[in-house]
Amino acid sequence: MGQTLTEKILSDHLVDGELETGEEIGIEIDQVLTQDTTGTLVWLQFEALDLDEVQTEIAAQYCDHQTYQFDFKNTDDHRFLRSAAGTFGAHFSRPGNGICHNVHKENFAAPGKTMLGSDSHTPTPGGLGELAIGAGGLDVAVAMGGGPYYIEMPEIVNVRLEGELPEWSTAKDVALEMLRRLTVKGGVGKIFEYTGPGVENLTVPERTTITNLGTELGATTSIFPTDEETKDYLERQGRGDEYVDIGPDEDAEYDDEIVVDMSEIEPLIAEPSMPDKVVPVREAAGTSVDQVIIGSCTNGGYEDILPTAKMLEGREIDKKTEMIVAPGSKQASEILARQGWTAELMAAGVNFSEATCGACIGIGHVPASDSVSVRTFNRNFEGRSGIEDDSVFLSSPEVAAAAALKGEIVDPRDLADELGDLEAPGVELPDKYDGSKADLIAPDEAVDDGLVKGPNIGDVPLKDELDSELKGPNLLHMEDNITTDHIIPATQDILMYRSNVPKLSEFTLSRVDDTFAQRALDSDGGFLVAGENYGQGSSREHAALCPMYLGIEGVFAQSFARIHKANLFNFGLIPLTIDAETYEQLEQGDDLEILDDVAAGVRGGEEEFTVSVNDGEWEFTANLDASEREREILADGGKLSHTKKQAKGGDSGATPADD
Ligand code: MIC
Ligand code: SF4
Repeated sequence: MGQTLTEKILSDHLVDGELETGEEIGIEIDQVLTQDTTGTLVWLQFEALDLDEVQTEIAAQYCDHQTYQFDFKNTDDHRFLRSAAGTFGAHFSRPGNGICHNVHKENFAAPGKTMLGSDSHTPTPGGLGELAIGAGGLDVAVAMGGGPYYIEMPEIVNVRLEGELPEWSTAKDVALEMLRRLTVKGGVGKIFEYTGPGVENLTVPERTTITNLGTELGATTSIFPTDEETKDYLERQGRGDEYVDIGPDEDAEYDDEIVVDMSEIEPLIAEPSMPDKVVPVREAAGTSVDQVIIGSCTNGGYEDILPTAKMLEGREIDKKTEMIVAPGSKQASEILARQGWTAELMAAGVNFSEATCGACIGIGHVPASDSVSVRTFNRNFEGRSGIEDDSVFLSSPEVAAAAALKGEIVDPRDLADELGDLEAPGVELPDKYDGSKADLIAPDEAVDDGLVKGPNIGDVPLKDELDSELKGPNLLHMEDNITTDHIIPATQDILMYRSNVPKLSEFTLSRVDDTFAQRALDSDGGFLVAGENYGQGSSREHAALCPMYLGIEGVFAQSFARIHKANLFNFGLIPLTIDAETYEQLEQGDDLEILDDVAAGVRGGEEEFTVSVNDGEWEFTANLDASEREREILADGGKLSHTKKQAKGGDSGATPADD
């Protein structure tokens, strides 16, 4: 039987287990990526594991999320990251050089390689045939030290692309169509492999928009085969020698198939406040727009800004609307500037920003109260833009530029009819991506000779071994799709404490209930209860680490998002699933007690635990779905304690790199 592309890359990198759906596998990682808001913990844990040198082919540290450095704490983080990259052997990308996914795509992403990154949009280079997966920082630290990465073998879904995109429809609309059909939970436990005759009609930057947004489906990753387009892109980036011809066998068998006829895709838009609330743009037309932003790791490339510039050339944006262009990388800014497009954008009324994540997580360009913002980003979770009750729409650059011109949401096809001389810009790549590399510092160019830690950079707290008895109140009863932005928001006031866990913990779940952190501290232990897809969104391990610091013992949820569930194991919090009936019956404040010996049950492979509510008023069953490895990690109080314990105990092969 033939193999899928995913199976080919996984078999080349397999170090543990078999490629059977649902089985745990360990794979070797070739490249790792980390960024400024998850990176400090990555390196602090790398240090705590007594690792002294990066072992992967490429490790890259980007400074991209908080580049404005509002507070010395941000700048201290960047200085620490530069010193860590230099000390341990990673590439360092300066603040302002661009968003990790964009800069990595431009400089390092390569077909057939595996990558792990401490950011949920790590799958972006899947558009070049790299198998790239997002993970918590501790998993990334271990992979960087040469240890395998473990996942449950996902289902592999064939997304067969047919036809060609009509004028004004874009790769973003293909991704939004996937979200419309499958929802933000539709990809959990799955890898989407794109195949079919439509693939060759998409350039690499269009493919990476699709793989980037695959994260919003909850997918493990998304990947495209390579072809002339991939080769051409790598050549334009000056890396033609890294091209590898790679794709599925003709008789490859998939777990499922989805067909997307691109010729039927029309301009789409995600309404507030979930990326899967997708409707045709015409259904939202007429909504007055206060702010438009082009940028992010989804649509912040040269190939996204150029169409915008072409649409705005010789025109002015509507007087009541503000428009910001925040390029995904300095490479994109530099080429646009040299070609004169930056001046065209400025002349049209655009505010041209440095290359940063910024507004995507509410850092800068926070919308006015009671206003509408149309953004080319990938997430519009409530409050993420920096203001509660925000109204953020997600669209392609073409739809966003049309909204800026008209001052309201409008299908660009209708705007073209109205204006008479507005042409569909299409997609164009520069002849050569000839940006400077001045902001990328290679390991052999390191400028620091030791770790430099500012006063805000603390240690990573450790947890004790799992107790036999677990009991405490249901401290917070939450709904479906609670995101990591709810658990630990990423806005400026909070983001500067990413390296200071005690302080950061004060903000835990503040977006759901701002009394939570204090109530958790006052209670001697306790649990969280949630509906479906708990922990959706970001890879930030702080969303497990901070509840752990506050004394939370575990989470009961109807289902968990993949990365967050792994982070709960990594920090010693037991993730237990419950059915819908139990979820409905439970109430905030209920006293919960797991009746079985939890530590023994976890180590012994127990899958069901009986939980008593309010001293025996009623009981329910909660399930633990965990591999043997995850059980040991959980029982030892988390991955850091587990790995240290193994190293101390001298277990055979018990080096930090083993997990
Ligand atoms: C996000 O888009 O939510 C982030 C901010 O990039 C996060 C990482 C973080 O929380 O630092 C992600 O996607 O993992
Ligand atoms: Fe940055 Fe936004 Fe992309 Fe996250 S989703 S990496 S915050 S641009």
